[in-house]
Amino acid sequence: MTRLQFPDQFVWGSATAAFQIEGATKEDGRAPSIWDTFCAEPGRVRDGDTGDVACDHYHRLAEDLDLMSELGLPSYRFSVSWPRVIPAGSGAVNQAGLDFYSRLVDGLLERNISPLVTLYHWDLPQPLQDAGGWTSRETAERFAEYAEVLGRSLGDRVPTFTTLNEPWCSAFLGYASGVHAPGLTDNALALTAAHHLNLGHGLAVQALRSVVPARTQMSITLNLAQVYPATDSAEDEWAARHVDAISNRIFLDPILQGQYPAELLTDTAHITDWSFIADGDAAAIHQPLDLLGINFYTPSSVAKATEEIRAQVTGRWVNDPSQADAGPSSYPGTDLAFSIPQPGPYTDMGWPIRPQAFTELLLRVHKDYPGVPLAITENGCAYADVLSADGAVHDPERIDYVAKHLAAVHAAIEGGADVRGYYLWSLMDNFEWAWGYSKRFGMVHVDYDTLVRTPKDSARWFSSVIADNAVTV
Ligand code: PNW
Repeated sequence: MTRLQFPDQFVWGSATAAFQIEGATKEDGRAPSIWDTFCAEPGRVRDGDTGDVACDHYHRLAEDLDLMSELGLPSYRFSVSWPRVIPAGSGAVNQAGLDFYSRLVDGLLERNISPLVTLYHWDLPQPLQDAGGWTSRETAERFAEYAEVLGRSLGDRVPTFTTLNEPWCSAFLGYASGVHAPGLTDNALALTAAHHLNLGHGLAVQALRSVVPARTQMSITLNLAQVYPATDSAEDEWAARHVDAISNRIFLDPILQGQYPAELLTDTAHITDWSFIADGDAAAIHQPLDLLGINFYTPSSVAKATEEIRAQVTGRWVNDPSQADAGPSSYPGTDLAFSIPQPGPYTDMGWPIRPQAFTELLLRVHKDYPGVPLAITENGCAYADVLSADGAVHDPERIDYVAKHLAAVHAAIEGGADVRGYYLWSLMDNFEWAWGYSKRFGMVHVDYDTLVRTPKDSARWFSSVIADNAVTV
């Protein structure tokens, strides 16, 4: 057994998102988001699950704050529901919505828990989708207005704001593979959305800066893909570079370095001419950042889309071993590469467990984008956890997964990566998007009939990791 000690100022926490836990979707002036609409469309979400009740966090705020306190969390990452705060997406502010987040922030501070606030975790107000969603430039401008409202209301008490959570998912799962809201399948639209998400980030940082104290930290959270070629052929090496450009550098380069990679523009020229980029956008997107949030779950394996492999195309991105015999599927956003099923072991999502890839990803970001401190804003795993007769939830697989990934973060820090914190996804079981409530990512079990919360063994274990500022593997 090896005890791995983390740096003194390392920040530990856990993360959630508004739509996944709050419920109360029709209360106190909240209006529908694209996820409410998506849930109502038959066949989109497993078992027809919706966010209407979720974990009922909206009504159980005090209980959940006490739970975080009991677990000894030094920090909590949550997201604000845009349609709760500005129900129409622009214009009138709903004070009741703002008050909820104000109470949440105060409740955290009273318990010495530092808030990390994400402005957008996918619940776009439906009226903005009706006007084009992220394919429309105006959505980026509306996002900046919303950011300013939150900056004015919470900026005195929130040390760090994150603009977007995983814009890759918003753009490519929402507009290319269609497995997330709004459920569209058009690569050109996805690339347009990616640009407007980048622009929204840049405009939001500027809007926040104009109203929050100078000490406030600005960040964005990206789910970076650690991409490996399926074979060592030149074709697959090319595919890995292409997928890296279309899923990582499409965000990292403009945000941290001020321009899109040339190969991204040329390799997608048959999909779009990128004419949605306006003069001044590059400068607007390239805002100084204090922290880069990274979410990591599993790496990707890709192959070049040759005629041979095309013959086996399912047309849909599959990363689920039970569907592996469906063959490779197109990588979201491109027709030039395919996602290739990988060997196990897998979590309950069917995602391969590869902690080494996490270390490699962090070291790559450190090398290619030096100077920006990093935080792991999500990492975790789903397992089919059950309440056992003794009243506990035994989840040794989660402890094993998280311990190995913490060791991977530790190795990256030893290798020079400036990683400042780690947020476990998730505080509690919740609405896992297209999978509904069928996938449990929580360190706290939620009984969806009674809404009773039961800390799993992993929660007790994570508390001790936090208390020791160390993990033993
Ligand atoms: C992230 N993919 O979503 C989100 O930030 C969370 O809200 C979510 O619950 C968590 O990871 C677990 O899924 C992702 O298919 C969803 O590559 C899908 C993918 C990546 C991230």
